[in-house]
Amino acid sequence: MLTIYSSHHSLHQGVELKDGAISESFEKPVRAEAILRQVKAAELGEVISPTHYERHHYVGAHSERYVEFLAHAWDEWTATGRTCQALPLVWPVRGLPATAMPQFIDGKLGLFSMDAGSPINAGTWDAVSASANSALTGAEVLSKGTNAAFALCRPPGHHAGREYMGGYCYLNNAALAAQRCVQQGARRVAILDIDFHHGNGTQDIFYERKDVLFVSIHGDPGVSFPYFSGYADERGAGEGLGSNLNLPLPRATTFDLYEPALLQAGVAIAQHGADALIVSLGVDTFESDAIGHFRLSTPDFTRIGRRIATFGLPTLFVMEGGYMVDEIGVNAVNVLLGFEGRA
Ligand code: SP5
Ligand code: ZN
Repeated sequence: MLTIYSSHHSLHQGVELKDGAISESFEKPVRAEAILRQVKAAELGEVISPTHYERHHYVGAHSERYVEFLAHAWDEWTATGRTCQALPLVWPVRGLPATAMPQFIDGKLGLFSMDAGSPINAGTWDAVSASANSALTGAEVLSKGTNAAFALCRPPGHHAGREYMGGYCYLNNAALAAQRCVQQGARRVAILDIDFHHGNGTQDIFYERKDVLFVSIHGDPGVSFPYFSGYADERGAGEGLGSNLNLPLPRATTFDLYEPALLQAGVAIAQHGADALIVSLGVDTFESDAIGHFRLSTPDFTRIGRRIATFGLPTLFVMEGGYMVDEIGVNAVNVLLGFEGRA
């Protein structure tokens, strides 16, 4: 399987508000480096760099003003005399309608975010655009008739909505890939999100569309981030009604409970009549993950890959979360080897 990877990800190293203090983010460069090392150790296949895409390619899945905000946020932040990382600190919650876009960067950071989990620093845009380009390149490869590819994206993307960042995410890599598949002629696309956290951003982007099915298996949002979406009654709206399927599972879920949800996802993907499948591949479902609460084992990830292969679709895997650096490589690559029937 072809892997698409850019070393530019390491230009982004974020901070995180945790337990009342600011510390190094769980979402850090060694994650992607560990996965790349395992891709090579397992001889998964060739590793290529992403094609360069101008940023208008990000518009559609995202609004133009959001993409422009991301591209210029660091410059606007430093123009105010600050050299520390930029974090949002105020949000337009219910009762504070965002009728006009603030001119000042601090207001824009709040308008265009869902939480304080996506800090911006000097290298963020380079890393974010390289990550998005890796997913777009993967979609291109798929559209040319390749059966499977792996976009080793970092930063991740599935929490990023049409007009907001959050949860370590900025541009929604999986959504951009799905959008690209449609542009390249796929009639119907399915996105299967197996990160521990609900892919609220992907759901947001496609909620009113019927050509892109979104299916997510994740920790019950009643007790897990992102708390405000991922419930089973979110089924899509308008034309998209019925094209969104959330399969929340309880804390401490093991493979015996996970497998039926994966089968149900497969049924929905088959019914959708998808021409291509994008998998938002998070391995923060691992039993000892630092922030996820499922209990999947390393061999379970191979089983997941084998199951996804039975869906019989051209498939692009897009890397999302997973926070145990020692196991992230083997867990992610096990899904890919399982898919290929090599494990
Ligand atoms: C892509 C992705 O996996 N994003 C996840 C963002 C989660 N952000 C909130 C993390 C809350 C962590 N809570 C710590 C619990 C420690 N036991
Ligand atoms: Zn996650």
